[in-house]
Amino acid sequence: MALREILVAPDPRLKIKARPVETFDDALRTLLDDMVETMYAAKGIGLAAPQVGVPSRAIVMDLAREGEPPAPRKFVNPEIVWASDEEVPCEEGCLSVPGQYADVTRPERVRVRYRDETGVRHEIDCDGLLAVCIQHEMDHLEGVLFVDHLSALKRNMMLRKVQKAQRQKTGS
Ligand code: GNR
Ligand code: NI
Repeated sequence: MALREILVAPDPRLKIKARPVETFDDALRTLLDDMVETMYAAKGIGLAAPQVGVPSRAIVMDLAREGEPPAPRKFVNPEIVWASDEEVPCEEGCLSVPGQYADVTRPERVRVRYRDETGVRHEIDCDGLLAVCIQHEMDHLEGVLFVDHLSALKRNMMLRKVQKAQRQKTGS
């Protein structure tokens, strides 16, 4: 397993629509394992392949709380097959928009169809943080960041802060 670099906005690779996974091979399983390791190292609860520069429809997530045993989940080619009419706001952050947080309103519940890392099909009903996180991750597969759900004013303010912090970090 290996750590991968997490891209930070405004990296253009975060704006690309990811392609479906067609072969459930060892390369896919290595990617997913690397993504889990990278997510844990960054203390995130989810990570989408485009965030590590891979334009594939693959997501990892772990919603276990501190002190609970790790519970990594892997989703390949996920699709939302139903979403509730009810929507709820939740404060979101993103490893590709570090240090910035804002409320995003999304459907409260979704039903998601996906394949696991061996290609087996599953369908799950999601609510709470799972629903929020899976919708946030699936946005990444469309090249959408949580700041794209905000007003242009808020979005540009957050992206400018991220760029400034990155410039200070890299000394450029
Ligand atoms: O670590 C993360 N926390 C989080 C909090 C609220 C809503 C969504 C998320 S996902 C984020 C990790 C990330 O950027 N995934 O793409
Ligand atoms: Ni994110």
